[in-house]
Amino acid sequence: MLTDIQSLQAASGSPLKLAMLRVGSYFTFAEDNGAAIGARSTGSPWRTDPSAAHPSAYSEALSCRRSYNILMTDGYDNGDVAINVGNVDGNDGPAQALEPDMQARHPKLVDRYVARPPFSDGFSNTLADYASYFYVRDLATTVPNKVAPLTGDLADPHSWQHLGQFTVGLGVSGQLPANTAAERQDTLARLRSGSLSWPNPGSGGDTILAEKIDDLFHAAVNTGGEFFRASNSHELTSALKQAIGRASASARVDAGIAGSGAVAQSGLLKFVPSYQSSVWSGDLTAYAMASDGMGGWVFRSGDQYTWKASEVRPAWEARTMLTWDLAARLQCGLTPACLPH
Ligand SMILES: [Ca+2]
Ligand SMILES: [Ca+2]
Repeated sequence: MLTDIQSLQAASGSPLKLAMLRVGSYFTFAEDNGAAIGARSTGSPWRTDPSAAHPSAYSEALSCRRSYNILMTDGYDNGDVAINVGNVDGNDGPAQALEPDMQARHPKLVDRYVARPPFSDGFSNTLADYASYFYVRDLATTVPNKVAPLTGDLADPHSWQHLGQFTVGLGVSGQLPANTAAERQDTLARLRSGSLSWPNPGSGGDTILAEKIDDLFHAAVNTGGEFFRASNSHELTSALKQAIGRASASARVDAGIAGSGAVAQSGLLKFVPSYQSSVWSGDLTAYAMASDGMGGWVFRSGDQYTWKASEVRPAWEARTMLTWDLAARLQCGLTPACLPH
């Protein structure tokens, strides 16, 4: 990847909106998504094989896959595009379907983007609006909405297929304090309370405005991503590590419940495996199920699980852990004597 990046030829200008449209178009896919900007008709980043033609070589749709774009720039957005999206973050988004099992297990799941601080503003066709365009709509309408919602600082309470933005400003600052994590947190709190507002980034053009960097920050805030400012290679490395780390850590759960073969139902319990790649740790959770009266099953008690393996298994030193003795072709205890040398 680094070789590919280094082979790119720099050209004048920083057409960030065009770049965002191209990336968003790549993620927009469905047979019936024709009205969406740049909708694709072959291949899909939401499938196990993104290059597979559709629908003839149908590879499995990964309904829980979380997608991010990392947008780096050393300059100020100065390229307008012919497509106007309007004030996307200033208006509520379209309602999206909620999958019953997702809704049962995530009570705070929200079925649409709601225009409010710190996301909304009164300006149209800003970088944040283009980012929001690929956030508020379901980018894969034929794929069930099973992206796990995120809460906390990375608030992203939506389950439809959408695109998050990690944006990196190289040596450039906006008007709003956002150079450090603490500054960004404080600024977000003030935006949320209404004591601060997003400034007007203006149109594309070649005007250099600090407000355009605020817009870069705004694009990340609107999409459950993160903005970083990097003034040297060390800070850039740190920003990229944080972005990739956050993206992979947030893509952590619900692989099993997403409808692949990882879910096994037995009697009235549904077992859901999960795995958090950032800490190499997994769990197994059991949910009580009840008949929905129509031949299907529903969760019996909302988000409450019946048991969780991490809470009922004994401490690690009290567990029976076995491995395989290759020479003896027998199981043996997980001790140094048994491990291969
Ligand atoms: Ca706006
Ligand atoms: Ca969908």
